[in-house]
Amino acid sequence: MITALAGGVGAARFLIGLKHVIKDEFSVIVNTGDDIELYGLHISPDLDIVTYTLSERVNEDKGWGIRDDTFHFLNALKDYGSDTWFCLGDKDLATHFYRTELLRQGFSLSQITNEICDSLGVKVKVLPMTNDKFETRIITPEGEMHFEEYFVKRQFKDKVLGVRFIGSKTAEPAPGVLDAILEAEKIVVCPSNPIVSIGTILSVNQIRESLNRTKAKVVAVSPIVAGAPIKGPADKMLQASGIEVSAYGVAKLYSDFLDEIIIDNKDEAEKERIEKLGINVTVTNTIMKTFEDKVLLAKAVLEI
Ligand code: FO1
Repeated sequence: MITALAGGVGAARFLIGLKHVIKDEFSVIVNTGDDIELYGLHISPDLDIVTYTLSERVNEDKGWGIRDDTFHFLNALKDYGSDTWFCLGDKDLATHFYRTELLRQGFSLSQITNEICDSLGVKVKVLPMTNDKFETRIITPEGEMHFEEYFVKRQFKDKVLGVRFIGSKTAEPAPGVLDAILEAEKIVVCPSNPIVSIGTILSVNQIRESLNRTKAKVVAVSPIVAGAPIKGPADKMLQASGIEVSAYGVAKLYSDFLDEIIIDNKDEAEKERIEKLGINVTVTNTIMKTFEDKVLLAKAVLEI
């Protein structure tokens, strides 16, 4: 069995390729640090991006939300003068409404994710990293704010002074998470933000330790190509954490548990430096523009 560690859009693109090659025979541990409560609803952006993508409902242009969704609710709310900075489509809202209602009835996020996956026909095992309250906060010169406020509302324009995980001291891995790491044959760290997607997952009690303990081969796909993230603010966050913005920087950050890293052709010159960390390197195209790119990248990971 393969287990993937995933954030949002970049990871989901990779998972399309993986699903094409090995069908539903894998588990995905998903970041919940971006979860946010808005309009009284519990929104789990990365869980939804992964389930919408695996069920072929995702709005492919954006990488999040549901294809051909409408925005009547949001527009009506805007008419009341509400600040509608987080774009929630009508069909997408049904997911948040359903999740929130079941949370109120006492079901866990894992149980609800299972229900949502069953309803959407997703047979891949999708596991939230934790069922406990967890929030990623970004520290900027304008103050500290929720990750989504930094990322969506303020379009990641602020300088990043630091990242804080509320809940990392107490959050326990959700049921099935540690088993998915310890019993896997191979673990894939998806090309997601190493600080606020993968770093968030690693900060949950026992997860990093289990990655060190597992007999599975741990393979990462570098989300940094030619010294910059493919999308998003990973460079600002790596810099704020004192980490070099390069495939080498990512390899070093994961070096306690990583066996192999896949880096892009453009970073071939980094190979030797990374190998000195005791990590094997595969050099290939990691930029997933077409369906074929996604499948070839998944095959490269599986061949290791
Ligand atoms: N990303 C945006 O850039 N703008 C949005 O308005 C937005 C809304 C949104 C609604 C539901 C959802 O599940 C995801 C949404 N995202 C939006 C994506 C998302 O918040 C980020 O890509 C992730 O949190 C980072 O992984």
